Amino acid sequence: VANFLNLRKIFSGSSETTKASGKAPGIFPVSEETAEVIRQINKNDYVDEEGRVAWSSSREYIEVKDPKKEKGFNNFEKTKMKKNPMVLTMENFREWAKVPFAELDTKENAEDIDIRLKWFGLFHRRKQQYGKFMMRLKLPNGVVTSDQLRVLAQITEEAGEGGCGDITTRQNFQLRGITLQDVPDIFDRLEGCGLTTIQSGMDNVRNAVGSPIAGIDPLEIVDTIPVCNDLTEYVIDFGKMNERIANLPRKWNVCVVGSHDLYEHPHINDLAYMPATKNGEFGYNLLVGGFFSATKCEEAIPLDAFVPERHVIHACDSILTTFRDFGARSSRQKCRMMWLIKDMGLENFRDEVAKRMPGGALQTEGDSLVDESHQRRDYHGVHAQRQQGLNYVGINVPAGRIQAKDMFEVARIAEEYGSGEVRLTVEQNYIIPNVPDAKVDSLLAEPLLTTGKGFAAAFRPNPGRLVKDLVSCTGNQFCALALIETKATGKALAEALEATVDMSRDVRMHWTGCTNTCGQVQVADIGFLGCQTKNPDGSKGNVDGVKVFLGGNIGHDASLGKEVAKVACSELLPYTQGLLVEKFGAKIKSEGDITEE
Ligand code: SRM
Ligand code: SF4
Repeated sequence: VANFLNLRKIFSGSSETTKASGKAPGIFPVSEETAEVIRQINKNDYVDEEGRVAWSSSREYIEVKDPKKEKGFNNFEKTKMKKNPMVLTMENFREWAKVPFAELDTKENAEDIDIRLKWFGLFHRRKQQYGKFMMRLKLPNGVVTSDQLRVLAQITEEAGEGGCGDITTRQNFQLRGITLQDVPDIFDRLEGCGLTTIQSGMDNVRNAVGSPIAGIDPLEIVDTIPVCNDLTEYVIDFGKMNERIANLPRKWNVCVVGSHDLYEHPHINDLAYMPATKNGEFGYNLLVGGFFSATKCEEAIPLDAFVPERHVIHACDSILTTFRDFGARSSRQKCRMMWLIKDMGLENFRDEVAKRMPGGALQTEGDSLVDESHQRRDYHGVHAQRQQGLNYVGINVPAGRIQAKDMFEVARIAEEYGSGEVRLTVEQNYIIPNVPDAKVDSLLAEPLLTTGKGFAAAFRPNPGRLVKDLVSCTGNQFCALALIETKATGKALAEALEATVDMSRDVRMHWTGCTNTCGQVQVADIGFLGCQTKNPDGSKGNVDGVKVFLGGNIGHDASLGKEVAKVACSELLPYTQGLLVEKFGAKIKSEGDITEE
């Protein structure tokens, strides 16, 4: 850390909005004014005492490495030092596409294939789907159009066996079954429809999360879509890949809160923008440091900082570059930003961020615009929009799994009944906005939304109380880190419970296949974290099981759940029935009431 305390800024951060003409570049819609702010910010950098750009500004990282420091670096840092992922180009991808995968997959290329490609959103599923990749998008605020959805559906369909899609816990899409052979063509098609995958994995800024009902919510505080677009264009530098922040010490999550419901989970993001005012000006209070990991989970804490709207990107950049320049790169388990905040002390961290802001200062916290007494609204079903005569319809996708055929259908439905837009949610569901009153009934009668006949699953606007917010990470079907299968098991349990138990309230059940907790078990009413456990029949050997978490909460009473038990999967139905009765006011149905589907 000491080496970097002397870093000085070579350009001033005084990139207040400047007017310029012409269409703004980039992938997502941003104004020309914002584009200019982004250009100015991305020109800024820090240099060390000898005038070199800091090593963590990735291209230079290799040149300025300090052999003494390198010793303490974790293996991922060493891999990054050996070769900057950003030297890979479309040319490489085109060359690779011509070579059979088994030939390409040499020891020499293994780090490119398994690690560096993640900078381009490509995750090799070496163990589960050898030679095939999961492709993660960047989808600011979870907004996708019918046209884009059709391109994604087509790609998924062409992937053939093992091809499918998932809505993720960051309001995003992942597609599976992608081969390197198809990558150049896929990237061209994504670019053609205004989508990108870059900087979506490894030590990068992850998908910017916002309110899923932004711009249509009658109770909205602020429309988060433009803010998430601005932040994303800054992060990816108009689709070119932003070298300044593509070599962070670890992943980094950001969200912008737009409603009183806190749909965005601000407490579990590294940076959360909370709408506020100060001296009559609109802006955001900042929460920092929320994260989950295998060894530690922390809720975000207030930075005691207010940034006016025009400095949203400056604040993101100031925090990110502080993390980049000072964050630990040793034990991989201690590199998230909260570790740095604790290491530096919140006050020193804040001072360093302030120095990097325009004018070298941060204002103290403003007056929050978020009503803490507000009860979170359920977005499933039909809801009147702010715009008279229009509605948004929240629809459940069990555990977020979506097949090509279903994607085509969602695209058609959104176009036929709405405005051709779809919003994804962090509960792995989706919302169709802009449905006129007159079209609501026929939308609700669509087979995909009722019986699901002809599709992989029914996507219902009125799901049962347990299926509606069922969240599940990928699990061992595709993730090598998983200890158990999650999506199918989670769905089967929720359905079995709904058939046997009467619920008077919704219960949010989250599943995650390992301690990384991508399925966020700590914020669930009931969390199931995959593990191996003793065989309940007493015989030797372990069986698939879960650690059960209780006490998690979201919204204004956010709290992290704690582990209360370890249960074999085979015992989960009676165990969870008991929990629902004891803790959530459920009643076991009598024999005659038990339903079957
Ligand atoms: Fe995650 C690693 C899937 C959200 C914490 N996560 C992985 C990998 C990439 C591991 C791997 O290479 O196989 C998983 C890919 C599996 C696959 O084939 O899909 C994976 N994470 C996911 C997704 C798809 C789960 C889902 O089903 O929705 C989510 C993708 C979000 C996105 O669109 O970007 C996903 N991951 C999360 C979240 C939730 C969130 O962001 O709110 C967390 C916890 C919150 C956090 O990060 O603070 C999370 N994932 C991790 C971690 C632990 C991070 C840490 O600091 O230790 C890892 C492992 C790592 O990074 O070392 C990980
Ligand atoms: Fe894979 Fe573990 Fe994340 Fe599930 S929680 S997707 S098993 S890394």
